[in-house]
Amino acid sequence: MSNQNNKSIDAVIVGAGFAGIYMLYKLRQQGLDARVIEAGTGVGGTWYWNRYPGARCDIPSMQYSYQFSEDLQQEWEWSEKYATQGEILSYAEHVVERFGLADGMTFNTRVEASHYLETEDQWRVELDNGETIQARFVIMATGCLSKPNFPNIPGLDQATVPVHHTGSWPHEGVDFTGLRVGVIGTGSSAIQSTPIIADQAKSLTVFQRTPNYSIPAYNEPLDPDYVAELKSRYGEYRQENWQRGFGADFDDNDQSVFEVSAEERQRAYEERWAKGGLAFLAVYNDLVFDMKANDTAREFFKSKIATRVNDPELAEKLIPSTPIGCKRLCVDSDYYEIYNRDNVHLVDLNESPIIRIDGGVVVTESGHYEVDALVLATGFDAMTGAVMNIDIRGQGGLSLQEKWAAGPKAYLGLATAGFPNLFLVTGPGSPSVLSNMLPSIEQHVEWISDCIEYMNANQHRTIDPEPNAEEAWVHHVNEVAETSVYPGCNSWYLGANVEGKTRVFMPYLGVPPYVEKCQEVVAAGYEGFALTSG
Ligand code: FAD
Ligand code: N01
Repeated sequence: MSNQNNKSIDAVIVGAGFAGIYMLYKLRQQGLDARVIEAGTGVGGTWYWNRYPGARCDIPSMQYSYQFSEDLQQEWEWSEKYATQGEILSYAEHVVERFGLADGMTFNTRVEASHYLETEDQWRVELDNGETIQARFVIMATGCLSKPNFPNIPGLDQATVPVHHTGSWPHEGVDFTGLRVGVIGTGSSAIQSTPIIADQAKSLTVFQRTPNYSIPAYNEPLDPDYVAELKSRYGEYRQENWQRGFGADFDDNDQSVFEVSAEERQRAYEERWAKGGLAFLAVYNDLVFDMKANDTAREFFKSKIATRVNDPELAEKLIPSTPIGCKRLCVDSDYYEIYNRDNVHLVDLNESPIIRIDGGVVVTESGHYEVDALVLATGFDAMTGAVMNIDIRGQGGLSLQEKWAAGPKAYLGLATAGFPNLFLVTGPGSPSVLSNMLPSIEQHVEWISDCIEYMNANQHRTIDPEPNAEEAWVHHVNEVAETSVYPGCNSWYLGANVEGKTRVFMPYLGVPPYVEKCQEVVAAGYEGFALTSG
């Protein structure tokens, strides 16, 4: 199938989301010949694919943006506290245009395979258009949440009504006016989209397997005075955020839940709730580390959900029994209130699971639900899905699928032993999805580009993690996770949402110690990595 062009370049970057865009910028600054290959027809990654109604960021826009260019961060104007998908996509497009990166990107093309050629210390990258590129480095900027998870429901592939996954939404949009709509899933994507769908549709049926905690966003236009004040110290502010647990300013409080009285705690919870957003989790320093501390917040959330839903029986079904935070806390605009509408119905799949889709009918054990359109808000094969989708083969022909069959192993989430000169941006074992991802992406891209620069300056031919260092890091990632509530429920952090996927806690908890470790490794001459010369 391939026309063996055998073009040889310095680096292939897979993906044109925020990671791929910045990676290309950095490698070009070093004068390297790098090329981005992207499956979509444009840049933006997450923000290119997730065009469902209501899609927004949940980290405030003033923080969910690049910081590598002071000019860029001063010039760009966000309109709202949490920008819409459209605005974030425009921002990604603007960055590409501003830094003249488009000519280094190939769109509408998927990387199918990447094989290491041992005699040449090169990667042979195969594209789905038949082209082959040879490169010294391959950088997987393929995203943590980019491979949609399609539920294995009998009859789904023969549905006679339109079926849309939130992670792969039609560019032209979907008009639900007058339709009976079914939404499967109650994660962030469903929680953001259902209030808008409920407004449009004739009826909305939400199929819930596990309820989630959600806090209001209280989204609003950005106050120009606030923006001016922040921009006057933007660099400093960004620096401060590196010292914060999630790499984001959540107004972290360093007190324990148990250092304050019950009344004081209630007051603090109310205050955080009134502000809205993910910052709730930073109200005390042990909320995601101590189950008893977590319980106090759970009780608070339960009472809030109960006040937002008129029917107490229904409210009960919407209240999770899991620790708060062990699945990503959702941030909503009028989510629970949809259940007070006559045209919205909740189907609790714990009482009656979906058996099949029969044409345009969702059939559960105890009911038939006719729909005119079905939305799959069923999430992603997270952290590993996109990388494992590519036939990657390293030294000795070992495939990544084989190596990661019992769970992903990557040193610092940046590289995996046996696959020299292949880097992962926000790979498993790095803070990634447990952080403000844009700074984390920048930190990884800079680490990788510095490493390549170091290799070139010192005539190093390859870099590869040492297996012992990798094992020790994977062990450490799990050890840290065990000190928290995170492994305590069936989340995508563990791969539990994908049938047959090995359950291993994948992200690293704690931005400051992670960044410090990355710096220490470099200072010690890339400790834990084997470098070859020549
Ligand atoms: P992506 O944006 O996922 O880009 C990866 C790209 O790689 C995709 O375009 C994909 O098509 C391409 N690709 C993958 N495999 C191949 C292949 N084989 N060949 C060619 N191309 C390929 N994070 C936050 O920190 N804050 C938020 O508020 C936030 N909101 C989010 C909202 C949604 C709806 C979702 C789904 C995620 C959100 N995230 C958020 C996480 C978000 O994924 C990251 O913040 C960030 O956008 C990831 O950028 P990326 O470049 O690493 O990956
Ligand atoms: O996906 P999810 P998402 N039958 O995995 C259910 C980011 N994000 O797209 O919990 C029935 O959270 C599944 O049920 P269960 C953010 O990091 C951010 O919503 O597995 N149901 C769950 O309810 C987020 O965490 C924003 O029991 C099935 C839902 O589908 C991540 O992306 C917005 C099922 C999937 O929830 C993923 O969010 C959107 C089945 N067979 C996304 N399979 C912001 O707000 C799955 N489900 C910024």
